[in-house]
Amino acid sequence: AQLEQLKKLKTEITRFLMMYKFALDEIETKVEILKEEFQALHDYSPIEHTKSRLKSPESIMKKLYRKNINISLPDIKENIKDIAGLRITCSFISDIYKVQSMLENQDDLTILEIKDYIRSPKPNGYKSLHMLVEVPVFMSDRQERVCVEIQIRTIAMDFWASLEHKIFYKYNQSVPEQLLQELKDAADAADELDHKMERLHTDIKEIKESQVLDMGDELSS
Ligand code: 0O2
Repeated sequence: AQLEQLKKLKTEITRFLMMYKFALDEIETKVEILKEEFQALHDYSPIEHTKSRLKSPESIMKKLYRKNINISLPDIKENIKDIAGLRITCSFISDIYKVQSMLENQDDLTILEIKDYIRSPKPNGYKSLHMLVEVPVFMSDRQERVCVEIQIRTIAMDFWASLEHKIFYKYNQSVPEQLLQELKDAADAADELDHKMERLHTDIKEIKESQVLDMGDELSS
């Protein structure tokens, strides 16, 4: 009887994790469609690249322990919202909000929460736009709404966050004060670069538009 119970539990856990993988597959397809469509119509895409990840069982267990959550599948589903994660990297800050609104316009997605760490960065300098969305997943015998965390950031924000993440773990989460200050300075430098790139991007767009207008004038005269 115990073996039967263990087998049943294994099936339940496998189905549970698969559900997150399917949700992630769906969101990835949605984002890929947006990327290709935008590229085809505008000869440019606000999405540079995407990366998805499923939280490892070990990391889920750590979070359960840290947040004092019961080890049961319904409790995990209710409390751990980033089992499925998609990171979208954009070239420019304005692209981040374009992608946000394109996702908000998708009827089958429910937006549960938006955390804008760009307008309100974390004290360490972390910037990103986090969206918690729910997507319907259709399986052979049931339908479930599954949560996916989408992080949208620029290339510069991503560069900073990956280094900070490495340093944070290297120092076992207690980073020396001096290094924290340097990381904050690096975050400010990344932010300055993002704004400079955005200005250049706008200038280039304006030049292109005025060239098109000039060509129109020439053709009509
Ligand atoms: P990993 O390894 O990327 O999965 P919670 O998720 O409940 O612990 P909260 O405040 O609800 O906490 O989540 P929040 O602020 O939305 O951030 C969750 C994720 O954002 C993190 O996941 C990181 O990926 C990223 N993040 C948030 N703050 C920082 C930061 O200061 N530096 C870096 N590099 N990344 C950050 P995990 O599970 O912590 O890590």
